[in-house]
Amino acid sequence: MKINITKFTVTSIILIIVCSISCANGLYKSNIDTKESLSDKYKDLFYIGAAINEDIIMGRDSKSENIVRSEFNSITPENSLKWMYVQPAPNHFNFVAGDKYVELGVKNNMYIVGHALVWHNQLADFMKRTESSDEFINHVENHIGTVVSRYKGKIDAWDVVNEAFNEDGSLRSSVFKNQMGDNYIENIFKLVEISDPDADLIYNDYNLYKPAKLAGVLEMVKRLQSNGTKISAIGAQAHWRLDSPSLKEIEQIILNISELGVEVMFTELDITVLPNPWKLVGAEVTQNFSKFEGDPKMNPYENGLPQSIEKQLAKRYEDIFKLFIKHQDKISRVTFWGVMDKHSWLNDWPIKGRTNYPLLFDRYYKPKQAYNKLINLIGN
Ligand code: 9MR
Repeated sequence: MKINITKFTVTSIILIIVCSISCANGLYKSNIDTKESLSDKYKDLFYIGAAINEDIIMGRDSKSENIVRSEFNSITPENSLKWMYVQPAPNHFNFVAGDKYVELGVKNNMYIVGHALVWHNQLADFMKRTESSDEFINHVENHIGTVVSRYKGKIDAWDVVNEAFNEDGSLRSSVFKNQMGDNYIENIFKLVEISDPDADLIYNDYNLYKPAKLAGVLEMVKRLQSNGTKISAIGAQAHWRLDSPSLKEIEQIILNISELGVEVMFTELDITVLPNPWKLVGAEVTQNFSKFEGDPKMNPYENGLPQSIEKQLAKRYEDIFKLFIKHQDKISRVTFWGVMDKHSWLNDWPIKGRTNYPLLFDRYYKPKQAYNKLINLIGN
């Protein structure tokens, strides 16, 4: 009896060791019939990226990190390079996470994106309180000069300005517009170019399938081009739904952007499968959704995603990627906004505490049907 227990213990220890080694070597794909990764498959078409959170960057989530290193050849920091974390107080810079992030990308030879230099959200409070325009502009110059120069030659592309337009295509009223004037986008792009002339410079925004909004962005691109200001790409964020936008609308984004001679990047792709409270109450986005928190009707898949929806999601991803493949000459990068479902921002937006399934890897780090579809779209 004693011998049996010892044998059992030794066998268990060996099994645990073998399993940990396998997991670290990409066997999270044991349910998949290919050893080739997504980025291998798409390497001749466009970069395949993922936004990575601070746990991955700081080495606290090795399972996700393993997926990132195997499956993706581009990374974006989900939050770690945003102003409020990098320069929380005047001239107090914190590069702990930023340096780790860049190190991960350099080590793995990835296309490293910096996100985002200028955004009205997640901005340091002192910038919102700065009263004089001159002082505000000094802070902007200092921020861009310090951050961009630090990672010069390592960060390949910057989301220079993020979400500066309203849905009707007009310029959003923000602290940057108010302090720096209507030409602020152009001036900021120029500043970034001075600090790193070789970096790709991106304007990034959501809802670009809406013609009026896209038109506003395209006008801005033309203005920059007409006075010789460098702009390399438009980032279309791609926080989409199972049924919207249509493939036609997505194709229009690609065609209209590439017509101006700039690259198309899909920078924040994810697809929510959950009910949309807007449907219940019209299109007013300023209302408070906290009343839906804990409402089971708004969180129908808490205990698992039904096969029918999983299939729908896979088909939606497949259709979108068929379109991307068709336009591979115009698209230079497709980045998913996260690695696995459990850590997606869509579990908490627009209603907190839901269970969403928007990405390619499930809550147990396993590739989903959608992943298989995308792998199988490219021949061997
Ligand atoms: O995914 C990010 C989430 O963790 C933050 O709480 C949120 C704060 O606004 O920002 C999210 O990322 C956003 C990105 O930086 C810009 N485009 C929209 C993304 C989703 O909100």
